[in-house]
Amino acid sequence: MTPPLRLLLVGGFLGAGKTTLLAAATRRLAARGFTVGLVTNDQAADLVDTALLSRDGTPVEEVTGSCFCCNYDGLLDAVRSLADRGATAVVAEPVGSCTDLSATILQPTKDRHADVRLAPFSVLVEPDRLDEIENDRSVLHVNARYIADLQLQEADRILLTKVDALTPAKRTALRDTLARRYPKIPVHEVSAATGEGLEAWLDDVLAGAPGGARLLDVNYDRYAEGEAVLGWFNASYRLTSPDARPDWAACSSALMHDLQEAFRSESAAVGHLKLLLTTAEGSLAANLTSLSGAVQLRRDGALDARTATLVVNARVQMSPERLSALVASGMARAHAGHCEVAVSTQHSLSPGRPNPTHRYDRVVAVPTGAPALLSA
Ligand SMILES: Nc1nc2c(ncn2[C@@H]2O[C@H](COP(=O)(O)OP(=O)(O)O)[C@@H](O)[C@H]2O)c(=O)[nH]1
Ligand SMILES: [Mg+2]
Repeated sequence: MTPPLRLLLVGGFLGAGKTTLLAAATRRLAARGFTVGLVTNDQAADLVDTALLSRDGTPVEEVTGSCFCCNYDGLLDAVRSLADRGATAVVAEPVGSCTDLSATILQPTKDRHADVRLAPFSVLVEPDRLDEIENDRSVLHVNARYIADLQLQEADRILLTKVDALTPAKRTALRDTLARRYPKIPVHEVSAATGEGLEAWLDDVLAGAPGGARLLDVNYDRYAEGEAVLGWFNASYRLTSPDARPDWAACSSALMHDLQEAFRSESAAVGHLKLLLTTAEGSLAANLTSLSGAVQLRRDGALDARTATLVVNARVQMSPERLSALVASGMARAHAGHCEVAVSTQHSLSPGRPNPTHRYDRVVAVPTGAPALLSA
């Protein structure tokens, strides 16, 4: 008998570490004998995440234009397409501002797709974000914080991420915070950077009961406002330099720091700011996940080429028009005198009110005694 397809949903707020965890989980699931497919999700096309995850040849499907909950069929089509291409485990990353996934994705999947074995729903929480919210230092809008809280309330497992960057004292304090706020939900402490906790997490979710043990009472007005306060900007550019060996890393770093400064001067909370610069032989990824955090840059391979493509994704607490204007002026300053910039695609928006395809008001029980499902 063909074992059912494994489906693992990895949620959590913008910048929590979902995509990095997907990449790490892909390698570890492959080592356990699974053929892995990935699904990314965004309100608009041109995702840095998709480009990053596709780099090592893993099949990635992108569901764009709305969150999974408002395009359930898009998610299922993506999962089916990956299964048709041989995937035995699919890991899917919903948009970081999305919640109520238990009612809108997990219950319908259990109810309608007996051939899919749903893992417990893992929701990631970023240490600094949790710390800021807990200690009232977050500049996130109150309803964006409401979303971040609901995401954790509906989790089957909470993953405290990036623990490699924590002192032991901070780690203990955050563990206590999670135990107090979400007392019934098991917590894993993980680092996708060092691998800490990842095998234990996979052991747990591959053996665990299907996801969606609890349902939320969600105020959709608050949810809609929490999403709408975030401006969304995705763009791709073609860069051409007159120099044989342009310093692409310096330009990208300048752009990231310029934008961080601009967001700081407006006290605008940063969900995330990401860029991916790609040349024929290498790439440079840059990330910023909070106003006060450090810009992370990661270079792979050689960047010595006169042309490059650049993808920029930003989710920042300001109007999409203001965000577009700030990125445009940042791009001009960072590249002036270095290269010509041609815009290939550009989308900016603030997410519309969520209107889920399905919304269950009951927890769907999956019959026990189903066929032996535990092997790949
Ligand atoms: N120190 C550290 N940084 C991490 C880890 N996982 C992710 N990050 C960083 O967090 C930022 C956001 O990660 P990403 O996976 O894109 O988050 P997403 O928005 O939730 O998908 C990036 O700069 C990552 O390099 C980790 O385990 N340790
Ligand atoms: Mg991501």
